[in-house]
Amino acid sequence: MKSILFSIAAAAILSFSFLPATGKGNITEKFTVYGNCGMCKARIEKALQVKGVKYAVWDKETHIATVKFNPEVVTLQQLHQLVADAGHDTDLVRAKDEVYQNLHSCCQYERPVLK
Ligand SMILES: [Cu+2]
Repeated sequence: MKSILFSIAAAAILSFSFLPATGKGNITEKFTVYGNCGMCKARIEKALQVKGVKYAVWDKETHIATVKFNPEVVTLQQLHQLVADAGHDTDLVRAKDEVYQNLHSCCQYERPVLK
């Protein structure tokens, strides 16, 4: 009997440890952000430093932004918008042409074709 109780307890502990480690309601999303260089990286990551975002990293090789955030504080759509407002197209939101044109010349990435 004792051993059965023990295995139930062990199973309970194990299943807890298999819960996704999201912290306090944080989720991690990845999406494409168009950009070129280290300046773009700094700009994109700075744009994503808002309330509700735990961390934001943009990879200049893959153009993938990885953002850990609390969806109850900020939505994924808002994150896309923040990046677009900074001049960088995402796979969801296109930056305004005038903002794009004001980017440093080395940052004027090749824009994705309009759908
Ligand atoms: Cu750049």
